[in-house]
Amino acid sequence: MTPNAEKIDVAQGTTVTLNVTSDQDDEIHAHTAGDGYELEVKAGEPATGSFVAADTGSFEIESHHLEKVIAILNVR
Ligand SMILES: [Cu+2]
Repeated sequence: MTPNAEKIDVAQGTTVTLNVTSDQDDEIHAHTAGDGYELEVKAGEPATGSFVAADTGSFEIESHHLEKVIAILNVR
């Protein structure tokens, strides 16, 4: 998995875009405030989605299928 728990700094209000390819069906979840943002990924098909980093703090973006943290978004 790449990246693997990489820390990424972004300014509050930034639009964050996820470009994901996977060899298995997955659900990518940005654990931002509230329900966060979820991106459905089909095996072998590139998936793209974006959300606004509206709140400051540290948020995990994880793969629900692998149960691993892909990136940690530090919004300030
Ligand atoms: Cu999650």
